[in-house]
Formats: sequence, C-alpha cells, structure tokens
Amino acid sequence: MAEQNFPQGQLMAGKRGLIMGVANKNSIAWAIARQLSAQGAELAFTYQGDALLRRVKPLAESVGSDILCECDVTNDDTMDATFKTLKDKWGKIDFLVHAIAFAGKDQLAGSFIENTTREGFKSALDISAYSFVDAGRRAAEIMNDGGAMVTLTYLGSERVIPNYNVMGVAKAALEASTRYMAADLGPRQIRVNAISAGPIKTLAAAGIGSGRHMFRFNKAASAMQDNTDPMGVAGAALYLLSDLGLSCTGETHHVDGGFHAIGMPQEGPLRESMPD
Ligand code: NAD
Ligand code: 0WE
Repeated sequence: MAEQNFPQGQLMAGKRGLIMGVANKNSIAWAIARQLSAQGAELAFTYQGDALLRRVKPLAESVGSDILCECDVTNDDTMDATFKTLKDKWGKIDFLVHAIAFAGKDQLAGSFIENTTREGFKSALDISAYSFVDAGRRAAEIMNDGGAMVTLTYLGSERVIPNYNVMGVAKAALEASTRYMAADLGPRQIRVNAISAGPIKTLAAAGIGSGRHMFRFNKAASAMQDNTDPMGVAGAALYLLSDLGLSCTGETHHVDGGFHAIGMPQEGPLRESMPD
C-alpha cells in the first residue's frame, strides 16, 4: 500500500509547492508528496517541531527536496519564516497542500456537549481550520495565477461520528473556508479544494479509542467493502493540484470507498456481526 511506487509522469513538471503536515511515512501528506514528485513537482516541506525533523528530513531528501521549514501553525513567527523562505528560494509557488489537524485528546471522547470546552473548541478550530485560511493567504501572495490549494477533511463534518466531536465542527469550518477561499482566489484562476478521506491508519488516527470498530465498520459499510487507500487520496490531490483539475474549485471531493454515499448497507457480514 504505502510502499507502492507511483507511475512517473510530467503532470506537475515545472510546478513548485509546499507540503504542510508530514509527520512520518504513514502521513497522508507524504503519499500526496510522493505522487506529486513522481509527476515532476519540486517540493518544500514544513515540520512541526524538532522531534519530527528526524523523521521528515530523510523523507524530504528522498524526493530531492532541500527546503525544510519548522512551522507550528499557531505561531505567526514560524509561519512568517516559512513563507519568507519560499519567497527567497523560489520567488513564486504553484501549489499548497494543507494536511494539519489537532484537538486536545480530552475533546475527542465521549459526550460532545459535555466535554467540549471553550479552550478546546478554540484550539481545534485554530489549528485545524484557521491554519488553512492563514497559510492560504500567505501562499496566495507568492502563488502564480493558475495555482491550486488542497486541504484534507473528514465526513465527521457532515455527519455525527462518535468521539470525533469538536474535530467535526472544525472540519465543517474548514470546508466552508475552502469555499470562501475559492471565491476570493477564483479571479486569479487559483483553485481551492478539499479532499474528504475515509479513515486511514496514520499517527492522527492511531490515538483514537474506537479505532478497531471504526476501521471494521467503514470496511463493511462502504460501497467498495474496503478501507481507504492513501494512494487514492494522493491521486485525487494530483488531479486537483494539476491542470487536470481546471475549473474545479470550492469542492469537497470524497475519497472513501463510497462510504459517504451509502444510506444503509446491504445485508451481509456487517448485519451478521451485529447483535439483534
Ligand atoms: P498525521 O498525524 O500524519 O498528520 C497530521 C499532521 O498535523 C502532523 O504532521 C502534525 O505535525 C500536524 N500538526 C498538528 N498540529 C500542528 C500545528 N500546531 N502546527 C503544525 N502542524 C501541526 O495524520 P494524517 O491522518 O495524515 O492527517 C493529515 C490530515 O488528514 C488531517 O487534516 C486529518 O484531519 C486529515 N484526515 C485524516 C484521516 C485519517 O483517517 N487519517 C481521514 C480524513 C482526513
Ligand atoms: O482528523 C482526524 C484525526 C485528527 C486528530 C487526531 C488526534 C489524535 C491525537 C486531531 N487531534 C488529535 N489529538 C490527539 O491528541 N481523522 C479524520 C482521524 C480520525 O480521528 C478520529 C476519528 C477519525 C476517523 C477520532 C474519533 C473518531 C473517528
């Protein structure tokens, strides 16, 4: 799965962009980075804090990237420095990948109404939604007309997923921000889209209590009877960030094996696994 090679091509030849949100080789942002690199893109990466540099540096080097910026999206100085580095090194960029989300662990369990605190709400929306608006504005300042931006979202924005809680609210804000950003940047032919991925085993999905049940349920109840392959998310990102995606903007595109399209699963393994 994650070790598969991407076919080489030229869809991103001559394009340069920033990837935000690689933590390790399982990160969705890393699958996207490899796909874009295989199509000739030149990449820069951000990493969150020194602890992650050890993991991100060899990955960046493996796709020939030597632009690595420490960036915590809650810290304006590191945001300023990241986009200044890009301006100094490249002048212009063509795309932005935003794959960042965080809510306090105490906010991602149990009752939404009881457990969501003012601070937890603020911080989840700041890191997971505002950061795309902020990075998008800074990226647009140095982006060629005709460029594109992509963020990652999840179905918990549209429907209740147990324990996703305030992250669902943050993802709803992220998707709405995507539409407003698309409207503002549309006249410059800059496109802004979101990919709504099904559950994928990454660091961000590892910490969740109900993980086993969620992966089993998604597999059983999706149209394709399988979990989401990060390669499919990377393919969607390639489409949206390349000129294949012309005229597509303000969209939330689901890559989840069709889970979002199902109202009620067929009788079968899922039904049989549930007690009456
Ligand atoms: P991941 O843990 O690999 O990536 C999350 C990234 O967010 C990490 O690189 C982390 O460093 C970064 N981050 C968190 N707080 C930050 C901050 N303050 N400043 C800078 N960076 C910060 O996990 P992932 O699953 O690849 O997550 C990437 C995106 O995909 C997230 O937006 C997530 O919500 C979304 N997503 C994930 C799934 C899934 O099931 N894994 C499904 C749909 C959408
Ligand atoms: O967006 C996400 C996860 C984002 C996330 C993960 C963590 C774990 C560690 C945000 N904040 C934190 N904070 C931590 O302390 N996903 C789409 C993956 C995910 O997370 C869930 C899910 C799914 C799917 C949490 C509960 C229920 C389902």
